[in-house]
Amino acid sequence: MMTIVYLLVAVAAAAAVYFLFLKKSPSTEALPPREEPPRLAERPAPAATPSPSVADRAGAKPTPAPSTTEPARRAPASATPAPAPAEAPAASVEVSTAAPAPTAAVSVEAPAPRAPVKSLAGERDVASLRRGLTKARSDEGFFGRLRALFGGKKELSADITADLEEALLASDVGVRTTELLIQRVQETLHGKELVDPVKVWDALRGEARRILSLEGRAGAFALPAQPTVVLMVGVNGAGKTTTIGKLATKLQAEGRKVVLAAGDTFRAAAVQQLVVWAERVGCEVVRGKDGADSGAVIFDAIKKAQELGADVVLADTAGRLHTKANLMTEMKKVVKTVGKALDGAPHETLLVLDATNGQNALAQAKEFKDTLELSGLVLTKLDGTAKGGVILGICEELALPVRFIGLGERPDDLHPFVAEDFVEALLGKDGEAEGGA
Ligand SMILES: Nc1nc2c(ncn2[C@@H]2O[C@H](COP(=O)(O)OP(=O)(O)OP(=O)(O)O)[C@@H](O)[C@H]2O)c(=O)[nH]1
Ligand SMILES: [Mg+2]
Repeated sequence: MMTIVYLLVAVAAAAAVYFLFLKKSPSTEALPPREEPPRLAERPAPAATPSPSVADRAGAKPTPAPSTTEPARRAPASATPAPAPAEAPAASVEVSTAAPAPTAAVSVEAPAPRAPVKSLAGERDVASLRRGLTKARSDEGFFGRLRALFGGKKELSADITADLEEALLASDVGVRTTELLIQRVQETLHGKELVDPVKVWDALRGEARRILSLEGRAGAFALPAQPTVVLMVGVNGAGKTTTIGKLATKLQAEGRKVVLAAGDTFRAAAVQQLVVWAERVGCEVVRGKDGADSGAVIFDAIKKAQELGADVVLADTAGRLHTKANLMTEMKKVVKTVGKALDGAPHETLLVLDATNGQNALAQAKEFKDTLELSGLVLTKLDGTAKGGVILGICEELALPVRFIGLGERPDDLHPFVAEDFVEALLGKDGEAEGGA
């Protein structure tokens, strides 16, 4: 009996000592120190998650966006609050630091707020524009045809209208815009002025300027958010990827930090093309695994750009025929996914049009505009066409501003569009005095 009593007392004493000891030692002391969660760039390779098919992604359930510590240091300069964590489409994305520029290090500091960006509108270079438009200015070109009508004449024939109409139509201005131009010239000028080549020429140039400047909305874009997301869309071969490369070159030269999104997941070569540009420019490119969803890649590029405090995300997309309804619907989905990554994105959806496609470019633009909320146009290969007039038709009919024009394949062959300079370069006279042909 006594033995049992002793045993009970001993157990009670041991328990008392044990509880006393526990009270003094918080459990956290016994645990190893907690590691900081890895930053986005250091996260385990996303390959661990199998890359879902496009169909899977379409119906994918939203996954919370990573890291709760990030929004605090990601507030864009515009002071727009970082959006709530949203759908993070499957992580089948790789980031290549194509050329690790010194700025590419991940900063844990909030990017210093930047002054509102004037961006790329400042450059004025009529001479190089004119060089790029050599074909359109040639005898067979837009300018050449008009020069033939007006040049060296003291007085125009009373029926200049028919010839003018022919010259404009032959230069791809389009029926509707040609009629409008002639009507406006006739309304502006009176009596003898209508046979005065200087007056008619000036009126024509004035109208061209009016059409192209779209009440001041044309020209290069500002960067309203950090990052500003620019989506390039268009048919195959229009020049989307090349334009992204050129634009990245320009922005980086301005000191802006650019991230490229290889959203053309349709062709492996398209990704490679963008990687080559990234290497040349010295910026990062975010790309997906084979078959990755385009929207998902761009989503991840935006997240990466936020992490790096980058200014601009330039997102490539696969070329698509404007007549294929399913491809156009797919593009809409991409836009929706991009909007989930960052409030207000894409800030610019630019339709890239090949100027050598003439009136077909106009037809493409109409379809794209019906499907997507386009913010502007990029007209490429204006160096390759004598029919520079297509730009007038497109602007007049679509009321969309031209942001940039492409005048060659080199990195510096992209020009911010300034209507006045463009009209001067296209319709201005070489060597002659201003005001007449
Ligand atoms: N001359 C000239 N060539 C250009 C211009 N812009 C693009 N190109 C050329 O046009 C071709 C097609 O350009 P890409 O940038 O690959 O066109 P894309 O729209 O990305 O084509 P997809 O990816 O197939 O849809 C390339 O050979 C470019 O070098 C330009 O302004 N002038
Ligand atoms: Mg491309």
